[in-house]
This record gives sequence, structure tokens and C-alpha cells, in this order.
Amino acid sequence: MRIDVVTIFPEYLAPLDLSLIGRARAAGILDVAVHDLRTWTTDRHRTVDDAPLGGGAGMVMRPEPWGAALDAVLAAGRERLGDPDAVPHLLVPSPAGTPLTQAGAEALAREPWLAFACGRYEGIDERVLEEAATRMPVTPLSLGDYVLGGGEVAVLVVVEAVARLLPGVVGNPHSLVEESHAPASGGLLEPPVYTRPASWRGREAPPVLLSGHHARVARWRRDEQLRRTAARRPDLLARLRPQDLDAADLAVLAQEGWSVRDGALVPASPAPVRH
Ligand code: JCH
Repeated sequence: MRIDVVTIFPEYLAPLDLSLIGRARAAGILDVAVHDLRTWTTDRHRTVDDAPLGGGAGMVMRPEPWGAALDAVLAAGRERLGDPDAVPHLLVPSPAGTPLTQAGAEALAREPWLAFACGRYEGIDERVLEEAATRMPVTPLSLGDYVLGGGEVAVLVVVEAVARLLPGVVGNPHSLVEESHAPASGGLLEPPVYTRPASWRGREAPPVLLSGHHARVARWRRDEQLRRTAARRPDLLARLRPQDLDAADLAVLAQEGWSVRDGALVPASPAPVRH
């Protein structure tokens, strides 16, 4: 997979040299190019921002350097891939984007070429995205409902979520299979995990995990998943299909205040208040 990143802070992307992503690059699975947007400025001060039209707070990224940068990324990537018609999928981190999900990361992992446009200030002049969309798929992407200072950290998150799904990047494919049931894929939260020593600072690991009883371990983990999900992510529980739950599941969920009504899991109705 080819990845281009355009930013005014190329040093912010230094973590792409490390760990999982660094190894994928060294193995030739990932080809990452980080570009400094100021390369495509033409004034003495290498200006990338200007005041917002219509007034208001902050500054907006000017379209001219972005247009030239995306033209250059397109040409260099086509050269690199040896395909004069190839286009990247342009991803634009934005608090106003579509939220990234695990399913979204899986779809991106199937693409041969991603390009990221990192904004700063209040964002990039909208015409840059409009014009790019006449030449390539463009997706504004959010990490969640909080405001970052710019797109760089979002790129690190997206690239890590995608890179670990590429064939040959994560050593043990079993850990990826298990994830298809995991929270990020819309299932239950994972159970707590423990390792040796069995007793640490007066705290015992759950004895069932040392029992060697596979069925009891599986049941205990399932119960913990249900309890955790009820406590932390009730939105996920509400999306479970009751027909996928067994009697033991329903008993645990009842303890946590959930029951099946009209074929859906619902929080127990509060007791009526007497006046
Ligand atoms: C970004 C900003 C708009 C501040 C500039 C570029 C993504 N999930 C997520 N949160 N924040 C981002 C993000 C991505 C790119 C940029 N900013 C700062 C942008 C604002 O509107 C009020 C305010 C933030």
C-alpha cells in the first residue's frame, strides 16, 4: 500500500518510522511519503493561511499550495506505482467528517493508495476538497466528537488502524480473527486479561483462570464481557440480537438490569414512582 501525507508539520509524523508501521515499511508492505505543504508555497514567507471569508475567528488554509501539493502527490504516486491512471483515495481528517470505525479501517486496508491532507487552523478552503473530488475519491474523516489541533494525530491513528490489517504486518492472524467479534466490530467489549504472578500485591487473579477448566473459563470471560459492556457501552448491548444470546447470557444481563422486550434487549424499565 502506498500512503502520502501532506502537512505543515512533517516531524509530527515521525512515529510512522517506529514499531508496527516502521516494520511494515521495512518489509516493503507499506510505502509512506510525508510531504511539507510549504514546498508548494510561492511567497517569501511561505504562507499557508489567510483570514476566513465572511469573517470569524481563526485562519483558513489557502487553496493554492494545496492544489499544487495534490497535483505533485498524484504525479509522484503514479510514477511510483507504475500506473499513469492510478488515483489515491484522499482522506481529510476533520471534526466534521464521517467517524472512523473498524469496518471503515478494513475497507481502507483493501485500497492500494491512500493520501492524507492534514489541515491546521480552522481547516482547509472547501474548494480544495471539491476540486480534488473531480479527480479522486475524497472522504472527510473524524476520529470522534472532540476537537484536535489539526489532522496529524488523526493520520497516525488511521495509518496504525489500517497498517495492522495488511497481510503480513501482524504476526499472528488469529488475533485478527478474534477481533471480528470485538467491540470495534460492534460486538461485546473484551474481558479483562491477567498474567503471572497469580498473586500480586495481595491481589489474586480470578481462580477460574488457573483451574484448567476450558468451558468454565469461556463462561467466565463471556460473563465479564456482558457485565463490562452493560456498564461501559450500553449502546453496544442495545444492538445485540437476543437470538444470539443463551440462557446464561440473559441471566447475567438480567442482573445488570437488561431484559428482552419485543425482540430487542432493553434496559429494565424503572420502577413507577408513587405520588
Ligand atoms: C482539525 C479545528 C475545525 C478546530 C484543523 C484541522 C478531527 N475527530 C477530529 N477532531 N478534530 C479533528 C481535526 C482534524 C483536522 C483539523 N483542526 C482544528 C478544525 C474547527 O472548527 C470549529 C476547530 C481538527
